[in-house]
Amino acid sequence: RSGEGNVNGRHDKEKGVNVQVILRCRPLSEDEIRLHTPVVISCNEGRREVSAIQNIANKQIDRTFAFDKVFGPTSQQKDLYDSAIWPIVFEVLEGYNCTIFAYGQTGTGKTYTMEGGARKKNGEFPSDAGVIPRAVKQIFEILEAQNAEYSMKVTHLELYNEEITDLLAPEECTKYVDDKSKKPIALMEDGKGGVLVRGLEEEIVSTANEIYKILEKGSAKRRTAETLLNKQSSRSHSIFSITIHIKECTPEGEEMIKCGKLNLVDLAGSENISRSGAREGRAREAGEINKSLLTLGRVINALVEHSGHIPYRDSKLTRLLRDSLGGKTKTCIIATISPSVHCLEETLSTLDYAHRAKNIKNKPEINQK
Ligand code: ADP
Ligand code: ZZD
Repeated sequence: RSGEGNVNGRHDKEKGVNVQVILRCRPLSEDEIRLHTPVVISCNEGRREVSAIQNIANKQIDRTFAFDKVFGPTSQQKDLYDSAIWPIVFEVLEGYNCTIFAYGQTGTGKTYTMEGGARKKNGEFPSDAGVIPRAVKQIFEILEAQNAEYSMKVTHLELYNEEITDLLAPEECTKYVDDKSKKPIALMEDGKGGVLVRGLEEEIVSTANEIYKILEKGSAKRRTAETLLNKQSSRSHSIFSITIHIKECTPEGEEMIKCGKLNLVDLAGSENISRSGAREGRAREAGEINKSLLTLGRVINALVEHSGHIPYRDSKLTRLLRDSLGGKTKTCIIATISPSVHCLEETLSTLDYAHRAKNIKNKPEINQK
């Protein structure tokens, strides 16, 4: 495996590797089944294709899109994780930076895919746990199996209306409590092409359970902020990051430090963001903007069209995730869709968007000292 990694490593550096795009279609909900909602999406997991069936003026038009992986309505959390995410998290432990995004219309399963079902009172690992808790579990299982010497820290932030909330900061420091006591959080260039979030709380962790507790606190804080500020959670982005330093000895007895970082990103709902990256329809009239999501679309367009200027600096999200979009991070996008006829327009827009994102190339590098 490591030999293969080396060959690929050299290859990756020269040519770049494409962003990996996974498509997941959720099942119809009980209500949709009761209402006999027509299904217009068919998934062919083996061929890695998704088709949307449209009836226009009595003519049936099928549009088919190919992805790196396709997970249909009956796919289980474990299936998606073991086949698509496990290898990515493994690479984090080899010293890569990796980012996993969930993109899609509200109600299509972004949070289900990233977080999944709630923690159980009896401490058992939920069978419907999503990517985040599974990644945490995998990381500790591998580190323990390797008997590795490591240190780990996590950060957790929410971005809403271009404002960052530190989900790890102590309660009294958070802006919704008292504006005067709010902790200043600023994005600053780190001089190496990256960006630092100054003032962001980092928590050192050494067990999976500690991370689960942190996630629990973060969830609670998000919910409080939502209620107090009348936020719509579908319009916020959350970024949970795990950084791991692993001490290793070469066969020659030299000490080496590998450092990997995993970013897990649940994006705001993509509704009303058109292919061209413009605000559309009622959202535009209502003046609802999601600057970060719009800019993400524009950055993707600029990258795949190789236009000279990439507008990373136009939003906080794209500044934070700059290295994941055309940089040295390995990136995977999970695009989520609904099978229902009522979502068809948004679904086609998501399929287009996700399909285009496949053309982004990154140049992953191992972090080693
Ligand atoms: P989003 O985060 O995109 O707004 P949610 O994750 O909240 O969407 O999902 C909407 C609803 O659909 C939830 O009730 C969720 O449990 C359910 N759901 C989403 N994806 C799946 C899936 N793949 N299998 C079963 N239920 C799902
Ligand atoms: N989607 C669930 C949270 C909810 O909305 O309640 S599942 C996982 C990732 C990020 C944030 C939360 C979780 C989640 C959880 C459940 C219950 C309380 C806090 C956090 C979770 C699920 C399994 C293991 C660990 C954390």
